[in-house]
Amino acid sequence: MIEQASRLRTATILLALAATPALPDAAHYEGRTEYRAPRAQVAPVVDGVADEAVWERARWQELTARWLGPEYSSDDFEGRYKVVWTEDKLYILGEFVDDVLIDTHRDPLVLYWDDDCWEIFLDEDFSGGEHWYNHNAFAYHLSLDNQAIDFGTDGKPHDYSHHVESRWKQKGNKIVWELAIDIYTDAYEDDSDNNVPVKLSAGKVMGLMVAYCDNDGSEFRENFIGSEVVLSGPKDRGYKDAGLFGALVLDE
Ligand SMILES: [Ca+2]
Ligand SMILES: [Ca+2]
Ligand SMILES: [Ca+2]
Ligand SMILES: [Ca+2]
Repeated sequence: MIEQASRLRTATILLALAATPALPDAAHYEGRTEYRAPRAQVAPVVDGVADEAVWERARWQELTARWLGPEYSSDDFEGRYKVVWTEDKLYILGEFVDDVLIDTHRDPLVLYWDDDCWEIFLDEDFSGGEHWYNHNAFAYHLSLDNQAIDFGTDGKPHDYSHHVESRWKQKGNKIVWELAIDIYTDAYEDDSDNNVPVKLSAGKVMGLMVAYCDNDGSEFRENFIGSEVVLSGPKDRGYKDAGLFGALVLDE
């Protein structure tokens, strides 16, 4: 009986989670995606090989919103991602087609968005709002040499590579890229040793948007392609407007 009651309670809680839509919400633009990420009992190994069973349980979300640049072919760029989580970290798998991989600016803090780079926009409390020179949200720019860069509260680019473990490998004509990300609140302080990542739990809702800057040899990036449509205003403003982010719901 106790076991049955417990099962019933679990079912009720799961139903309650499923029945609570994160969207729509006044702090976000209409038409945001909702992504439900399954919990990983065993953390994926961040090695650019997506052979962990938990990835099979997560669904692909496509990058199809063309924010900058002309139309492109499927040989030039294609991208999609999946998300899973543990109590300690968020894990994101990216799969990309990109015909030319390029990292022209060797200094990781200079014009990094004009090199090929994978962008992960994260808003820990799904607050939406402005986040350019603050940590209301993070916009990690993952370079081909696996560094994670974003603006700090001093208005300058900072290296946040200690927040993100990043590895990618080529497989056929694709890049398979895995990330493990520590999640910080808006209380994060640059250059402090006292920042502690938050513990994640089922039912938590975060803001998430994913994008790729594709350059194949031009002075500036040729395309900027994201996971969320931008209906009005500058389309590349995810680096400062967390209202564009979709809802990431942590499922059991
Ligand atoms: Ca792996
Ligand atoms: Ca390309
Ligand atoms: Ca926030
Ligand atoms: Ca490229």
